[in-house]
Amino acid sequence: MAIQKGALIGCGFFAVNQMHGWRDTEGARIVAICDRDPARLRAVGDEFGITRRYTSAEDLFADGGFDFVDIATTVRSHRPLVELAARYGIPTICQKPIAPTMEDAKAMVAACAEAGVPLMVHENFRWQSPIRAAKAAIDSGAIGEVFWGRVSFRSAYDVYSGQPYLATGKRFIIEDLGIHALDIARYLFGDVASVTARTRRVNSRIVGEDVATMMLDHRRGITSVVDCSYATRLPVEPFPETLLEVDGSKGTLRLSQGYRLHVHSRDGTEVTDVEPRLLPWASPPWHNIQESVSLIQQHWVDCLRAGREPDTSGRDNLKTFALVEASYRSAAKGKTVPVEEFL
Ligand code: NAD
Ligand code: 89V
Repeated sequence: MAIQKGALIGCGFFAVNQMHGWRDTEGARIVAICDRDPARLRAVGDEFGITRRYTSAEDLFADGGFDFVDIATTVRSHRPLVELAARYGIPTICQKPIAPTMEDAKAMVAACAEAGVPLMVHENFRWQSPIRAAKAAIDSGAIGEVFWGRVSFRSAYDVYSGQPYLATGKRFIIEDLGIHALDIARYLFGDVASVTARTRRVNSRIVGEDVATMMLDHRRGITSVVDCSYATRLPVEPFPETLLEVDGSKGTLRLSQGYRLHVHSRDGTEVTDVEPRLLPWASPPWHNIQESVSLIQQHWVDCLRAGREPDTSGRDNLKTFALVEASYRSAAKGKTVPVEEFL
């Protein structure tokens, strides 16, 4: 089977994980990299032995010689870079959040559809192995028909030192982190009809909100609560674990801190250790996220080879991004907001 050659744009904080992930991915390798910052370009190029280096994405595409592009830049550049890739007919992965606005996100999905190129959003949290273990347990029917759920991420981890831009945007936790938790809620409980949200800023040194609580009315009749905080000081810091509570007609499921999956059914309670693998290049506590990077990248290559739409395609991700938009509107207006308003 031919190896898919990739180019990566954006050699910053998170891209290093993606570069490690590509080394593990069966059937793909990165042949060129691009960053407008020459120091970052040099650091990643030297660490991963990539000699084709560009400070301009236009020059990268003009030279070509790759089968897909992995865009790991921050959100403002996502639309122009995805549209550039579409013009060159190159299948594209784009980091989350897909775009700053729904209008941009829709334009990106349309540009790729018109060009006939696949677009996947790097929405990796649903690829975390503890989340997949929970989904498998729900799908097994052990807890019966689900009627209620909670997806929770509460922490006081200093995310600002690695990603200083998180402290400066008008929007923060829903757009950056809540987006993952909202996607997990869709993954576990299905699409959403309406959202009711409340936000708060606790840390006075940042611009955006660092606490958010969303209540989702899922189309299947499930109610879920998605809550996230970077202002929650706990005795043992849980970053970056997403915790779950799911109630069903025959039992309950809990994914608790320390990667413990509890499935309580009529047959008793089963507790499983679902701690993610520590890949050779990974470092706790990030290993959960790092493993999911490898898994989503393998999924991309498998989909490219099979001509299949990725699970977190641009088209699919519009429904997650609509939950972000609906949450901000709900919090601003103090009202329940139909998700349809954004789709
Ligand atoms: P960063 O600022 O550390 O890195 C971004 C890099 O992109 C910088 O080196 C910058 O010079 C480069 N860049 C920006 N615009 C460019 C352009 N037009 N052409 C070439 N290079 C350009 O940011 P980061 O923390 O690595 O975040 C990058 C993206 O990854 C963001 O969208 C963020 O939300 C996302 N992210 C995702 C996860 C996850 O788990 N999925 C985790 C962290 C960050
Ligand atoms: O996933 C993310 O986008 C990261 C982090 C996990 C630190 O919030 O910003």
